[in-house]
Amino acid sequence: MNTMKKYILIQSLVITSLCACQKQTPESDTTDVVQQQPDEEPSTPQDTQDPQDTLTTGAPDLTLVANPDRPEPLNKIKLPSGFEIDYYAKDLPAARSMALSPEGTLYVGTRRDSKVWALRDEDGDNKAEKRYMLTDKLSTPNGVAFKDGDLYVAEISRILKFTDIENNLDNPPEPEVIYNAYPTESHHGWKFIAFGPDDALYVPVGAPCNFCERDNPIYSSITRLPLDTLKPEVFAHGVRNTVGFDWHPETKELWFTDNGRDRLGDDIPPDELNKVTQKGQHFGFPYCHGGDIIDPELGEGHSCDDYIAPEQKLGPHVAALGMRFYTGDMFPKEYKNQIFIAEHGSWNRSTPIGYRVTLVQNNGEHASTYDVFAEGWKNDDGSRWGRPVDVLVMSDGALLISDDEHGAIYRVTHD
Ligand SMILES: [Ca+2]
Ligand SMILES: [Ca+2]
Repeated sequence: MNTMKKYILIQSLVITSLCACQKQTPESDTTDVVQQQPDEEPSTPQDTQDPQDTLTTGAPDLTLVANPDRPEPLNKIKLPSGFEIDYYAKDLPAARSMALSPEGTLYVGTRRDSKVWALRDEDGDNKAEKRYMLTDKLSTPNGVAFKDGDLYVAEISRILKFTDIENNLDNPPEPEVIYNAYPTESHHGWKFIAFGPDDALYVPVGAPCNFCERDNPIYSSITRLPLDTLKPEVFAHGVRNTVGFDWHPETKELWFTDNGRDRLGDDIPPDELNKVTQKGQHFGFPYCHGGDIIDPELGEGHSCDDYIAPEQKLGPHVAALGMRFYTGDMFPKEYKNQIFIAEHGSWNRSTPIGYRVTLVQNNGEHASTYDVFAEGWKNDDGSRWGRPVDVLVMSDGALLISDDEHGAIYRVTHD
């Protein structure tokens, strides 16, 4: 049994006795009104050793500790020894995806709020005291990306550009619509976007359903939108709902999270961390989940052998969203080029899971381990006070984490 599975089982056992099934804001399904079937008894772990004993023994040391000296509620967050967490910005409702300009301006999208923010730390105290609301008129402006002085924002069906935003934060221009023909379904329609090493904008199109087939190949994909042609092409197929991706700093290959389907029970399928090695690869949805689970409704006649399996299976229903490679120099060297994942947390699992930041170690070619790096946004009774959405590495090597439940951006540092 891998370390994370053991960890999850133990966590389940501890929390199941305390927690009644709680209805939470859906991440992976906004329109699905059918509740998940009641779950079977959680399986019994093989042993009851402390979860921390099961964490990887290799570097880095991921024994997590809380710091009671921090103010509420940051004192609840557990991190590896030597790390600290503080607010970079607070009272920032619904903070979702983040993008950083070379000048240090942090752009933040929202999902429910119609707003896009720009934050600046002018006085260098590592807190963004200046904030600019660039707009409050967009529909689900979850995705933000920055290039050559311009800010790009993704709504559900449109990509907009705020030209020369960096010089106009005080008086932002009306955004220009540069593309308006992505599908309009709101189900899994909110977008994470980012520019690739090829300077094209990568734009996902989620499945407009929990599970379904669609004839139009643009659904359940990651598209590539070159700024010169503005003609999207499908880059990866069979992707249910990715809300975070990044390119390996050395191989330049695209890695992405994907949220598994619902209503197959508490413990399957896993969320996924995937790697694209070739344009046009198919990652399984809706026929095969997690690399080895044939869909009971749509999988007949399909084989998981025909699809790309995840590099790393993540926890079931954790809602893995933002992910980035750690490219900074502040954290210990063992963290270089390793992957941080923001897990927003389950919305329909009988025992809530997620609400944390995890670390996937990899050698550029393959992932090797999956461990918790930061947790504590979930209370002991299964309720939560915060939900991580995105992660981002600052130029000084600090790691930012956005939280759309607590309305904050945290800054994690290492001394
Ligand atoms: Ca400041
Ligand atoms: Ca898959």
